[in-house]
Amino acid sequence: MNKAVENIRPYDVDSIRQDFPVLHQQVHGKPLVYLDNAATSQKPKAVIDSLVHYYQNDNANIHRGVHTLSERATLSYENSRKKVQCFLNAASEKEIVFTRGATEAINLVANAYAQTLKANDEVLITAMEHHSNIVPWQMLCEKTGAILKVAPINEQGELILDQFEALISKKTKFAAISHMSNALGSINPIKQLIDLLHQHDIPVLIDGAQAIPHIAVDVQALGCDFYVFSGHKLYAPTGIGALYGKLELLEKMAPYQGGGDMISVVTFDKTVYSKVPYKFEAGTPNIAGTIGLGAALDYVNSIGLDAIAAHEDSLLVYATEQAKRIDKLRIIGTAKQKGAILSFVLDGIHPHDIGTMMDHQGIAIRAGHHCAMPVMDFFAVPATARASFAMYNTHQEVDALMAGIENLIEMFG
Ligand code: C6P
Repeated sequence: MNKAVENIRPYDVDSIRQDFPVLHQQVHGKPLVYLDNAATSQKPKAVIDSLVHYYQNDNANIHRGVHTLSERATLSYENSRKKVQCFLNAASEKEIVFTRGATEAINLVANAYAQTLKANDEVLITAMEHHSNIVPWQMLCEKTGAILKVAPINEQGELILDQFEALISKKTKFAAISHMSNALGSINPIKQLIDLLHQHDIPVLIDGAQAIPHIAVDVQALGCDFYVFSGHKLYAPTGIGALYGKLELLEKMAPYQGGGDMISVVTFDKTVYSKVPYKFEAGTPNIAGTIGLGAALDYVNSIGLDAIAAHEDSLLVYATEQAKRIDKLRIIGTAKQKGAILSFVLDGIHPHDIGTMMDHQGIAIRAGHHCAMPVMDFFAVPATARASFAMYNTHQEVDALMAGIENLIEMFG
């Protein structure tokens, strides 16, 4: 038995809830029911404490100082890189680049591929992508004359695999696919897609922003070229995330930004860049956030991602059953493979009103287009209401959500 498994504590949602201070408050006089985890998850005390500890004891810049505080800060920062490496099962810590989040990681890769693409080359994405995995590729296409191809989805919100395959050709030079859709919850068969793309020598980036808190990821087993995620959906602070990239690809890629810490020699004639991953981490990074990310990974490992996923699946199954009993409710996204997201619309009530009225009942959900406007267009809705679950949510909270929805329907007639 490995050490991480030995340290796993029995799954006990009440005790997990005790670790999250923010959950224990009232909103509009009602106990907070936080179901907006796909937007950002709450932070356990262990993560909050790691930030306080860093600022109270070790605050210093990294990789530069020779003094003790700088050495300590550098050690903690680089330890977090090792933790991310282990979490993703990357072959080397050099394959982990810290970024502000998934968005910056995708932009970094898109920027690097700008040098390799030419007019009429094609970049393949899917119709369920978040704007962060659309717009950077559109910008790349504008810059290079390449063409963006979009693989369609069906009425359940599943990728249509044969149509995805039909879009692959000699012109396809890159693919970018979400592991799990934020607007629908659909989980893509990414191993199958990666294998397919690799048969055609097409590099592929997986947007793991939604999948990372719910699905154990092994980048070596998947074989993906790039995998990106944001820490803040994984119980870590905002402003920190990571790009995994295969070493040989990262080594070939040009830096994204220039500045301090990404160089080995600078003269006015020429700059020699630092090695991977430092060549992609220009300027003073989010040191505290990185340390907080390491603490979040320790915390998640102490509960166990498989146990977390099983708990969240049972919440999703329960919520889906309950939602189906409500006549005026339509679930948007009914894929067979789905993560802990319930997107829905109610007859005659705008999703924004649903969000506001639910807040008055202490229930935090997201309402809007979820930065996935093409998904909204596909389902011909202006927006959806979205409840999304995390490790600390309970079946009673699902009941509260459903009671809240019933109240709304009654109020609006
Ligand atoms: N989705 C949501 O409420 P950033 O903003 O960089 O941390 O993550 C961007 C991003 C990329 N891909 C997917 C699939 C995402 O869901 C997100 C963030 C949030 O759904 C905020 S819009």
